Amino acid sequence: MSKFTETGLTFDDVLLVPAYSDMAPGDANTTTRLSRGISLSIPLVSAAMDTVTEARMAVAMARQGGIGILHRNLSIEEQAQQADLVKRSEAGMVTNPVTCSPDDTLADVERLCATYRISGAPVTDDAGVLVGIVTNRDMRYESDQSRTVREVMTAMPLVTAPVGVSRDDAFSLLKANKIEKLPLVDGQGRLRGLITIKDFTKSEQYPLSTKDADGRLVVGAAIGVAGDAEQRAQALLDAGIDVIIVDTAHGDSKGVGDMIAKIKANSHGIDVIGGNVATRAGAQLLIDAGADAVKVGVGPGSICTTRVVAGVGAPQITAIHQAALACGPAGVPLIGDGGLQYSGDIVKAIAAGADTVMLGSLLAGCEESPGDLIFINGKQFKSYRGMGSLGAVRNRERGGTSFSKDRYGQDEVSSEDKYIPEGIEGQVPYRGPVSAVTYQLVGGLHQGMWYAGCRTIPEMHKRSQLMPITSAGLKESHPHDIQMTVEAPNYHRR
Ligand code: RVP
Repeated sequence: MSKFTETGLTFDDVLLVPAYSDMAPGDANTTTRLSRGISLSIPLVSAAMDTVTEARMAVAMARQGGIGILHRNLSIEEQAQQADLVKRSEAGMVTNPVTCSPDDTLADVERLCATYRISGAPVTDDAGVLVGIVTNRDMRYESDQSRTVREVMTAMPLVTAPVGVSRDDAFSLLKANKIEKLPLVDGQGRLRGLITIKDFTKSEQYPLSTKDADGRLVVGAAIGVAGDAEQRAQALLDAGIDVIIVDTAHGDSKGVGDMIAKIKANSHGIDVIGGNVATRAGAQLLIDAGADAVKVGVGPGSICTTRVVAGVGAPQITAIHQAALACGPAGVPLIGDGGLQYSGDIVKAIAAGADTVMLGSLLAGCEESPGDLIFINGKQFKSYRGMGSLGAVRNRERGGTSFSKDRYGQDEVSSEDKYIPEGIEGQVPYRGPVSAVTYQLVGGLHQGMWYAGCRTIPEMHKRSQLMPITSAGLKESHPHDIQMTVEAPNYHRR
């Protein structure tokens, strides 16, 4: 083995070579695979970071046709609850609806509705028999919050349908009776499900949504390798998670391979993804362990200092290309994780062999990311930090017990000054709703596929070519010799 490998290239080092095209940008089909079992309409994944993905971001990403991965800087219960929130947010049919009891107070119901962002709930007795429904309509004019549900609910008989009712029949019942919620009951009158009108309108509003077989939005979550990782995985599976990512900074390791194999053995067919790696051998290790997708990226993240602190990593385009040499023949999808700043970087990552990309900084400024807006000199920002930063590892205020430091292979330490951070904390400009951001990103991808003459992502893998460029080429690529006066929605200066 020679001491030096080939030169590593990253996004700014390459451009796609324009190629003959017999299509329009709109003809590009961005359908792709996140993992062996999950397909997405757009190749975008929101990062498992505490300033990027909790339930709200995951819902927004799935509605756009991508997916969100819930971060793990939360207690097991909190992370499982986030998964539950996504799974209940929108559904063809809720099989296990949120209910209340006739003895609950209106204050209890109010809290329930706020937590699950719902407008009311079926009321069941101790045996699970439907006795009524309480909705906004029943509560709106009630000023005494200590009154019980029994006093204000709309009691049986209600319009209900049997389990297994077709979507069309359910819609007809909702429409004919001018109601918003249709409880499904079995022969004994027990509540077995709920269909709401909101779910029909949402399907129309978000036709690309990533959904499971029951019509619920799809969501993933990160786990680690240390301590409670298996327990965490079990709680997430119980909450209905669709994919688990064994999320570490060094996936080319025994611990990650073993954990993937263990979780896969108990996941009942749920996909398990492993990462991160940056070489062909690393990708092969995860494939051999049974991973349903491989996540690639050691050090490209905008908030990451791994390459500086540890002196290790691989520029991301080369890392993706190398890992794809193992993933491609094995039929295992590849996620290019980190380092993307522009929509063109998505095109480059896909050309290099990625099936999807994971985004941190590009999404951290969205309305749906956790955290409040920060105002500085009249401009709006949101905070964004590495999961290996001091701030993320110190994050105990939300009751977290599993800290992200095992992501970086480090044990519990007695004090903060004994921790070796591999990330920093900062802020990114506020960018508005996820829908607007992904619209520009996916729009850029369509343009790129048009220039490359490729209609599909597999065609991009096969046919597109990347040309290494010089720093003069990069300078020429960006706007130059002009003072920018108006910001474009898809271009910012670094
Ligand atoms: P970016 O999109 O460039 O902001 O990168 C996001 C990625 O950076 C994450 O998905 C993760 O792989 C990586 N990351 C997260 N925290 C840290 C760190 O503290 N070093 N790195």
